[in-house]
Amino acid sequence: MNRNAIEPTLADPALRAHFIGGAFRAPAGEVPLPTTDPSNGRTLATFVEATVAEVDDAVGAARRAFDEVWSRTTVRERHVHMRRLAEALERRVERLAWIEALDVGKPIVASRATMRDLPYTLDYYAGVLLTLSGQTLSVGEHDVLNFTLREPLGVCALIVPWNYPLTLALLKIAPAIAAGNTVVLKPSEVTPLSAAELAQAVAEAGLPPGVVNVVYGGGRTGMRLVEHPQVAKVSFTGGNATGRAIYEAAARAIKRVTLELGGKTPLLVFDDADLERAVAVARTDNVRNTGQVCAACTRLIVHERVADAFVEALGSSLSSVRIGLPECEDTEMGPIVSARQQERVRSYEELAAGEGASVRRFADMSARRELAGGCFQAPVLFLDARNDMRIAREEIFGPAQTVLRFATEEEGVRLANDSPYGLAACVFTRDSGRGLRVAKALQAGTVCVNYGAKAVVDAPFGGYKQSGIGKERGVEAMLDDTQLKSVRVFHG
Ligand code: TXE
Repeated sequence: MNRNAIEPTLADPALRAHFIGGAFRAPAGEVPLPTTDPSNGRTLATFVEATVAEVDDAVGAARRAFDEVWSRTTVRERHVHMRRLAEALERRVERLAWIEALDVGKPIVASRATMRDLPYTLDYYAGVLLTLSGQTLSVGEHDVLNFTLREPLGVCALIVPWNYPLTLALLKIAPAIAAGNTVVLKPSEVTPLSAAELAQAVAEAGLPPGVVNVVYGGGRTGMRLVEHPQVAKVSFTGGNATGRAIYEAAARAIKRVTLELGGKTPLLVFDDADLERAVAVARTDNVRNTGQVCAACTRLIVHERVADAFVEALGSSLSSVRIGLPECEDTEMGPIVSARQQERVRSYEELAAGEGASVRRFADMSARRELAGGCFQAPVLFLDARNDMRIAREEIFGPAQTVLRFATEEEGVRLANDSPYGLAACVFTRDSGRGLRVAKALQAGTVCVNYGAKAVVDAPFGGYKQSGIGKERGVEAMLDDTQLKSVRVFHG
């Protein structure tokens, strides 16, 4: 497969059909949603915003599937269905890798690695669901048996962003359907193509109609799902402003939410740290997915004794980053996902200078004619910064990191925790006592010691403070998609 083979297939009108109740439906709406290739600005396909009736139908189909089929399945039946979906995805790994390379701008090698991981998300929850169980409780009364049941919620609306479109969609779909819920997925309007391919896989895998539905649209469609009276839960990953709007709307109807929002992850580097490893983590987080990763270390908080050496080593490492077209096998860093997001990243570079930080850019792309039409952005470090600057407090979501210095352990921890966010935190030290002490002191949902903040399917992931509510990944994600019933039986 290559760009030329895949690109023409993406414009096929069949691909932009909404997937409702197991059927592909040509869109009835009128608002076009073109999705572009950020490496050259070309339109790949034009989707259409779902109408109110289509959103209604999708939720209705999900509710019927829940009532009539899915909530009555045994765990074993759901296990088999999920395995089949994993296999249908496995058959599509290469095509999906190309789809996200073109739609998101991911380097093809990285995109392949991401797609190869996807079936495991389904396998993991196909396994975890076999453990779904309640408890028997001693309630202090004779002749009474009390037990608990874990029950599904109903229809879950899943709203995902553009940085890892299919990964994040599956991290929501898999635990939700494992627990016995049915879902309506709305991918980002910026990157809808892999969700369209997922709908094909769902149909091929033979999941009962209506268990997984996919509709396309932007914020308005997302909000229609959130406010739909038959939607029991909303699971959202994205920016904080949108997360707040969703939380407010969900609160009006007392709906469950899982919110996976932004981050400003600190990388706390002590003077006894393995600097080479710490620099490698910092480099990866600047470059991986062009810095568009919620858990990426974007505040590099380095002990003053090693700060100069750290910055020099990181700078020389960033100078060697291979920026290029997503289809080239040796590209390490592709474009930013969209012109809008690139504008946002650039605005922070201007802001940094205005705030008094110095901006160091690590690539000059002016002579690279093949990159001229795309949203390519050089890695950047903001030096001479303070933690009260906006570049240190706000999520930028691009290849940009802010460097801060500290003198004592107490000061380092204080700086790391002085943030509205608490998604993840990393600490590098050779002193294992200090590693544990600091891990406990850091206010973040995931803390990594001498290791980068990479989320895995098998461990819970979710933010403290304004980074979100609830957990994704791990057993906890599935439990968050259930409600607990207590049953008390008198048998005297
Ligand atoms: O995301 P939005 P945007 C952060 C990152 C980025 C910023 C803005 O800092 O710069 O958010 O990105 C849907 N009701 N993250 O504006 O708006 C939308 O259609 C319901 C962090 O592109 O959050 C899309 O499907 N839904 C992040 C999804 O929300 C609404 C990943 C995400 O879009 C809606 C991405 C509404 N009112 C961006 N408005 C992470 N945590 O990983 C929009 N949407």
